[in-house]
Amino acid sequence: MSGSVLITGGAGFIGSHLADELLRHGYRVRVLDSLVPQVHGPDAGRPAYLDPEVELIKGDVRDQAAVQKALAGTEAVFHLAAMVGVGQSMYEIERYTSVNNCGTAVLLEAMAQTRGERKLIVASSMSIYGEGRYRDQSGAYYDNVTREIGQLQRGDWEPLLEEREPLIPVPTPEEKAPSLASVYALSKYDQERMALIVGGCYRIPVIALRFFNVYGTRQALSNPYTGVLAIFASRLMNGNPPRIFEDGRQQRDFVSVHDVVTACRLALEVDQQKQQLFNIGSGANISVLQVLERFCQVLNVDSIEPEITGSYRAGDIRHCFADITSAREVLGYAPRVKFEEGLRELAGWL
Ligand code: UD2
Repeated sequence: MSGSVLITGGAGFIGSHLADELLRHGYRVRVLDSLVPQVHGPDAGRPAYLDPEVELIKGDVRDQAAVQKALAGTEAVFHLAAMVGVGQSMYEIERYTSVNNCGTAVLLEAMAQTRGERKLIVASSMSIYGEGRYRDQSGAYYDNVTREIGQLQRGDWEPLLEEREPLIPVPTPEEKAPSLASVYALSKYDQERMALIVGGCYRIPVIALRFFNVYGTRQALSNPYTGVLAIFASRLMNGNPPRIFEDGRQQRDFVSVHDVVTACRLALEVDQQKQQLFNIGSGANISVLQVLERFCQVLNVDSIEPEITGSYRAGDIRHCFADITSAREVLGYAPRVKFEEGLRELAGWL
């Protein structure tokens, strides 16, 4: 297909890059976005970075009328509209559940009521896994270290960490059972399940993409609940020391937004397969300390010492990175942006 595509949340960080990617490939793009002040500032209008070719409807994904209007004439939907802060989700419980769960419910109901087959691609999250997969020296896998993490969050993490070091983080595949550690993770899981259940009933082809730690230009720098790189960037630019939670040795999978939006387009274009869940990451792990070190190198900052807090953020996991075998095999996904390259692009944009 090369028709008209709706992106909910398309004025945001990932959505606007996705709009660019789809326009480059000949699609017409409509965006439904509420332009939340937290991301876009107070009384925000159309963001300058949003391509003029994009048709923007300002509206909330929980507003039935807005959603129906946005769906009219489209052939596929990317559902990206969501609240995205893990820590924030632990105290804004009602808001996260309302936007993420009810927003998805309103969208699905509208899609089920409208005629014509439309594919739905849902932005999901690695947070569903909770703690990633580990193996021990003998090669046995451990998918269930979450109880330990629960204890770590109560503050006595150092001795437990020592005990756990013989366990080595390995790539986490889609088959790993969910282990939800935050309201955000729960809402993302609900979004996936709801889309797959309703999609199955109404013959809506659904693909859920579990994004890992996405970084790149346009990630809101003023939003304290955004990704760690954007937070580091704004602190470094203001001459403040970056704050590192835990000991900084926790590992994540940082994937460039350019690779992520390519994966989104591939999911749109792939013939629907049985498999409907895909990890989208870089497939590599890196510690938060290493991330900061490399970012400082790229920014030529050597005078600011980070503040290592030693404390856990509520809802956080210790390690997780992606097994991207399925996305490679089924979608033809291959991450292309090297971390240093992505960091340089980000630095140039700041
Ligand atoms: C969460 C979600 C992820 C994605 C992302 C959106 C989990 C496990 N993952 O990723 O799916 O939705 O949020 O933003 O729920 N950190 C610091 N200092 C800071 C900020 C963060 O050390 O100032 C640490 C933080 O403790 C964590 C790592 O950096 O260990 C990454 O944090 P993040 O907020 O960028 O993303 P993360 O992994 O919670």
